[in-house]
Amino acid sequence: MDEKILIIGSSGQIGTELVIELRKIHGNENVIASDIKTSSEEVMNSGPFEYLDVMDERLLRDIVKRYNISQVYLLAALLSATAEKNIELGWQLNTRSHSHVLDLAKDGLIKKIFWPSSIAVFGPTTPNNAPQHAIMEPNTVYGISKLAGERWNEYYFNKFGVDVRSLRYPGLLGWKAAPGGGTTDYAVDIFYNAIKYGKYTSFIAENTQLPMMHMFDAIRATIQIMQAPANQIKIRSSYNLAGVSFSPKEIAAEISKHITNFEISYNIDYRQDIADSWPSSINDSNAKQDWGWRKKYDLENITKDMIANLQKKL
Ligand code: AKB
Repeated sequence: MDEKILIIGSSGQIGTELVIELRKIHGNENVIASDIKTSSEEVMNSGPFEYLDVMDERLLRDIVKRYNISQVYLLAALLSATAEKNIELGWQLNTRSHSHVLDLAKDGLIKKIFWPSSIAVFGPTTPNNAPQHAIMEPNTVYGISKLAGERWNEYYFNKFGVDVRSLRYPGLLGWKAAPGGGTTDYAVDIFYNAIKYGKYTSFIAENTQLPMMHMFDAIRATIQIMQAPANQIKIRSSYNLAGVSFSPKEIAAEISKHITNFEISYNIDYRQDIADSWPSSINDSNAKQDWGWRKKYDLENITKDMIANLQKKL
């Protein structure tokens, strides 16, 4: 029997692309998209969609039973910048939704979970090229909620045998859907503004390097870790995942190779403090070793791909 998959948060930056890729693999009818707002036309027109507020545990259980769901990808979350502005909602949404989904597996209703973590689990005391097992003292609501979630993943795996798999995503760059509420969002905004106006004002300082990744690689990693045999998943909290690290100045220089006279200026805001608390690069050797992870996109390819596709889209 093929899997029946529920994607919670199908209208977001990752969900928009992940639903389509999973539908290609498992069949349109077997991948149920869900969110509190409608998803992209491509998602809405290619398979089932359910309205779901993940805080509504009864409705979640009802959907899981109705479709006989075997796997859940929980993508709904408040990201780093938005959660700082709405502490209570950030904490509630990020932690309760996770417990609801872990409990579905504990109660035997589903077999496998994907839950994304983030580089935000690291903090100012984490060394650069952050090791898998590092000092982790996050100082943002989002980072604290993700670190708590990682501990719950491992706990539910050890205590109840829940097959939960997780990646610490860096900032993600894709052209299909814009991100919302993150600190790394500047690296997507910059492309929209470069194409539309030939200039961009960055809220992150010119030399601040952050770990980033092309959405294509992030989706590949997500599907790869979910398809890996269970005995290859040796880390049940969450795996470090690395793509490329760059600063606003470096990405602007790369964009200038395609858009002549592109100009970047800076107007730093509260998100700089968040960026400063994160490591500038990540060591993902455990993911490489355990389940064969390899990234494909570097800054040059990301830039080419983003510009080519956004020029068509816009
Ligand atoms: C954010 O900036 O909050 C996210 C993340 C790094 O998890 N993109």
